Amino acid sequence: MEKKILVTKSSMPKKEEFFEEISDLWETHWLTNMGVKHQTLQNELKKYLGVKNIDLLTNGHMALELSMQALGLSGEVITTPFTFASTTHAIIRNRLTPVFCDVNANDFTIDVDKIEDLITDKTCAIIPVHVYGNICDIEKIQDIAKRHNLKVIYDAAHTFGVKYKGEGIGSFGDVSCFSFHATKVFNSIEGGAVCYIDEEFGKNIYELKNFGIHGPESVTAVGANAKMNEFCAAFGLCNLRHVDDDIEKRKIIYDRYKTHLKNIDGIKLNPVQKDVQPNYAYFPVIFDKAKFGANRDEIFSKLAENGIGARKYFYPITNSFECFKGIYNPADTPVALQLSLNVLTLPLYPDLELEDVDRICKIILSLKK
Ligand code: T4K
Repeated sequence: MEKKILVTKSSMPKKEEFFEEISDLWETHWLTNMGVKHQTLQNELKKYLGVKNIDLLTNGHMALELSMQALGLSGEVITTPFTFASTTHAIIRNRLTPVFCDVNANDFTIDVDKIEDLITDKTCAIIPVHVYGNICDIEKIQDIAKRHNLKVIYDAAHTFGVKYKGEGIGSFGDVSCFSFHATKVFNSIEGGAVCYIDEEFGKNIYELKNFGIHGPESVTAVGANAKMNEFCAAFGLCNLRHVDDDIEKRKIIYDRYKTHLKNIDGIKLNPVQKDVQPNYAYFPVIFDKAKFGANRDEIFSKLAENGIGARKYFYPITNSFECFKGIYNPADTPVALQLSLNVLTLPLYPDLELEDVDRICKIILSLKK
């Protein structure tokens, strides 16, 4: 039996490093509610991500949900369905109406040439996704948002540490929402953050993540509980010390995949984006059955038979979820629909061995006709 390889494997600090980091919690008994670890991680991340303002939350999903609430959005929101459930759910849970824009076939982010046709007098925001760590067309989105007076919230769950023209990706738009989930380039077990420009937004989100409590005897909003606890923050502090090494290791694996899979008829790889410092978060591959000879599902099954857990990120697209049956039409976003049927995300994590990458590629290429 071959060893099992999953799509990712959480980065973890050495046990001793984590134990050392958490040991003072047994003295303070301060376990959550914006303690010292939370504040320290927040300061460290502000520097690392190169952003003006940041606030930590329990996860990337609550970052999205509470950002929409903190901006006081109402009406329609333009977004894409080629994403994780979280992006669309956060919109709907805010009682906003998602209006699905297609993605472009090159880097899988929102097709900026299709946004303006979707704007109505009810549109209040654009919520694009930097999918797989590929960044959206920030300049065009900014221009559209400015001309139509719309807010921009980036779903930056995949873009930890990514830079555009030397600037941290969290500096763009009104808000950028990061995920520090166990499966991400940087993790705090569960965790997330909002990066933002407007100080007023910062005050709102700080209160919303703590039930909307404004002061000891004053509750001014219907908030949630989305505070990062001290153990998660401590885990994050440890992982942050090693994240640059992790990204370096990811790059080596990423390049190895590319050596095997580039220039193969019927395989499209993730693009290299101009002016972007990437984080090598995911290795998506798009298969074209007509040229490759096997389709995505056949390749997925063959890999699974060999103990390799590639994933169909992102299939199904969110506007075709069962919970939205009869409400949205996935045919309205044909590029996203096609991608979702043909994409496979291959295993990628810092300690994946190069010989495993070779084996995965050999299995894939054995299906080429
Ligand atoms: N926006 C976007 C665009 C996102 O992709 C996400 C999350 C969010 C927003 C919301 O952020 P969070 O609220 O999650 O912070 C996973 C993650 O749970 C999810 O965070 C992530 N996106 C999504 C793309 O992937 P699943 O359902 O695929 O997870 P699961 O449990 O199948 O895990 C995948 C693999 O990861 C496993 O095969 C092995 C490995 N793994 C998993 C866990 C849970 C580990 O090595 N350690 C672990 O603890 O969603």
